[in-house]
Amino acid sequence: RPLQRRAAAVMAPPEEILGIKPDGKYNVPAGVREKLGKNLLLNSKHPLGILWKTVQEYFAEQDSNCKFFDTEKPVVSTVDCFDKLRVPPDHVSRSPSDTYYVNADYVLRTHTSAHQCQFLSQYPEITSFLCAGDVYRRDEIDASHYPAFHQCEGVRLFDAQKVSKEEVMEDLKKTLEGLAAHLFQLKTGEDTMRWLDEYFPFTEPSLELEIFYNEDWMEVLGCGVIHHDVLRNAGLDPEKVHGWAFGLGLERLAMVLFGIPDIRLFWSDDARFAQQFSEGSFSEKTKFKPFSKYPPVLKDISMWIPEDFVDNDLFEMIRDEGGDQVEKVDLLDEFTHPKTGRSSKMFRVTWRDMSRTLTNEEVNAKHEKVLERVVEKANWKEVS
Ligand code: FA5
Ligand code: MG
Repeated sequence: RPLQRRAAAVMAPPEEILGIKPDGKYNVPAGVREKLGKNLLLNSKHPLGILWKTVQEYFAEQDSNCKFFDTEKPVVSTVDCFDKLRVPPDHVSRSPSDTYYVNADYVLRTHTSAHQCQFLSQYPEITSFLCAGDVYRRDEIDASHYPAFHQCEGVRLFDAQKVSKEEVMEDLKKTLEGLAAHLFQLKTGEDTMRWLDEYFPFTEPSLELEIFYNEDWMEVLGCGVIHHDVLRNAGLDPEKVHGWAFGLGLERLAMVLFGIPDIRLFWSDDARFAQQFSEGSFSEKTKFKPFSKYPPVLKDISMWIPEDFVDNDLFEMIRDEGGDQVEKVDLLDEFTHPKTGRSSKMFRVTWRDMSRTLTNEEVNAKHEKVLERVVEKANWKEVS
């Protein structure tokens, strides 16, 4: 059974990931593991590196005490990633359907908030910092979602005796609107930006910011006033200090800034992408010139849904087989049988290569492998 052997090779855990030994909870596919250590943020000619440098410049100008971190390992403990941030033990965001586990106690960080308490307790004199890095999530697949992406965390503390919670919130909004204005030359309060109420267990109150891009609103960041329990978990006294925190998606901002239409391009080895950017791209207002789009090949998958099924399981198998040739997966149709109560779903997979035309034959071969794997993996028998 060559297929089974191949699947095993993909899923076999390595000896260790960044010093942490996998156990039975390991669920990192090879395609995601490959992204570890790419260090796109540290590449001063990559759109993400250019954006990260520009964000640092803005904050350095706002606040000369601001510290910058970008070399933390992306493998963190569940304590740092979730517990210290008040994410409940049974919350979906920390379940293996949403998070990549190295072992029962260590995950690929799902957000840069994993470093909030760490830096605040490691450097007691610190009053503001940014921390940027690669983060990992089992997520849907489309032009603005990818299982590996980058976030920038920002934290600023204030004297709780002198500055009210309302003033902290005001400073947060002003700072982030200022950042957006600096990046996009927007006037604040325009129709191109809007604030929405959000919920995060680690901030109270919480907000998110959306930016209007490509005819639609796109969420770019979450933020809020740091919860008192989180301050205590960082060894601080909420009677004395409080503050704000935000976490922004760097790809989303870079897409708007440089006119990059698809999040997969950030990982592209294609010289036609890389050559368009340089250290000066921010001041030169470089806009990405898409190289001609090659035609897509569409493949549908219909399946009866097993009880333990989550859509992310399917997305990951498709992504693992197709890599960056999978542009997106859409749910086309859902049907629940009126008598048996069983439900079926139809997904449409859009296959497209960024640098050549895919043939129907080669996509068929990969599509067949996806189907075999779906059937094999979970004993999902009725797949077509
Ligand atoms: C968080 O991750 C919070 N840690 C943010 C935060 C920090 C809130 C500090 C309060 C205080 P969220 O899951 O919404 O929140 O992600 C933040 C941003 O990451 C999103 O707004 C989006 O820009 C980006 N993002 C999320 N998922 C993806 C993805 N799959 N691909 C690309 N970008 C993503
Ligand atoms: Mg969000």
